[in-house]
Amino acid sequence: MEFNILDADAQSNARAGLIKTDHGEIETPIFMPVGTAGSVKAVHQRELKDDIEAQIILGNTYHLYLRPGLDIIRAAGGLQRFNGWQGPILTDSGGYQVYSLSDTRKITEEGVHFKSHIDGSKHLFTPENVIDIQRAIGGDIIMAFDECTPYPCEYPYARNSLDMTHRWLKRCCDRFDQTPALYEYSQALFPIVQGSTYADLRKESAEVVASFERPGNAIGGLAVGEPAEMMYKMTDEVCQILPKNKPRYLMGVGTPANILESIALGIDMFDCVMPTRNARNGMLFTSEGIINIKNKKWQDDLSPIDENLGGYVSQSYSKAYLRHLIISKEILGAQIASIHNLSFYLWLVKEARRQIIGGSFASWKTAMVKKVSGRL
Ligand code: PRF
Repeated sequence: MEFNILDADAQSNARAGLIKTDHGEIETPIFMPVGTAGSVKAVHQRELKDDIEAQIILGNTYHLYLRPGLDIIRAAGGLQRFNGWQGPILTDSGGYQVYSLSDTRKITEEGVHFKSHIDGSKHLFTPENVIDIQRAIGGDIIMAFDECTPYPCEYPYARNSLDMTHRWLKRCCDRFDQTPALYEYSQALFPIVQGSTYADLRKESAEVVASFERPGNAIGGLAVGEPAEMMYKMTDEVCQILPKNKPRYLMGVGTPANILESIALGIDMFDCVMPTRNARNGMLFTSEGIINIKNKKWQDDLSPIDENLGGYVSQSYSKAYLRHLIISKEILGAQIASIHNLSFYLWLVKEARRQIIGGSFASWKTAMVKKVSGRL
């Protein structure tokens, strides 16, 4: 994996870059649609590529390991061959899903014991087997195994948890370095900064993570219920320490405004279920602000969902029609809303990149944050 910075904003820490993987290039800053179980919900692969113009998607170790399981993914030749998405894939390590989804879990030095949310079967994730699993899934970028602390989190718990996450990181790196890629392309391992909402722990974690000298670095443990200002402060502290010449990935973030503010702090990569999950409930993100399409206000509105986006779906379907579909619980409603929201997220980061390159990011961002946070 390679990363080059093409341009940096003069008034903030925003940068425009290019990541090269064996499955293609990624223009940063980038948003990565979440394809939890090997599918971005309600969106098929051709729409992802041609309509949404996604450049990389996410997969989850936790889900894919439990179902369909590794044998079939290995037999297919990796996740790309299995699901038909030809571009780059990043897999999360399960270090987050296991806390939010599994029925019971026990965290020990060895790893995390948990019960499947699907059938109650017992499993153990360790730093080593999570690397092996991600080798088998075959993501271009794979993540270290970490503990994402809840918010709020008492200092002593955050302190001990961080030490364990760092010990797990060493074990992940050792396993990664001792094992070959299973397919004909290479994989990069990204470590994850933790440390809850404590600046001293965050700084220490950023130093430790940087010392592993991996091709990119991630920030976890944020967007878990803390105030946005706290998230920005932690992100800022960490970005000052993580190396400039490597991509920085802020995990599970966020709203359009969160993304713009974090780009200004030096973040290059984002993922979040918000555009797809909220789409299915009728919440639309547009270049003019947020819409609850179920609202009676849109009943007779035959204007396009969002005229400012180039995408086919956002231009071709009216608000009134999409409202009808969502209210009638038609499957097409979930599809159109999901494609639209993802198109908007990809448009937003592309526009941010254009503004960084054009030297107008800071003023554009201030105006845009206001616009995209408002409700219509
Ligand atoms: N760790 C991992 N994945 C994550 C997170 C984390 O802390 C978050 C936190 N927002 C989202 N996804 N491994």
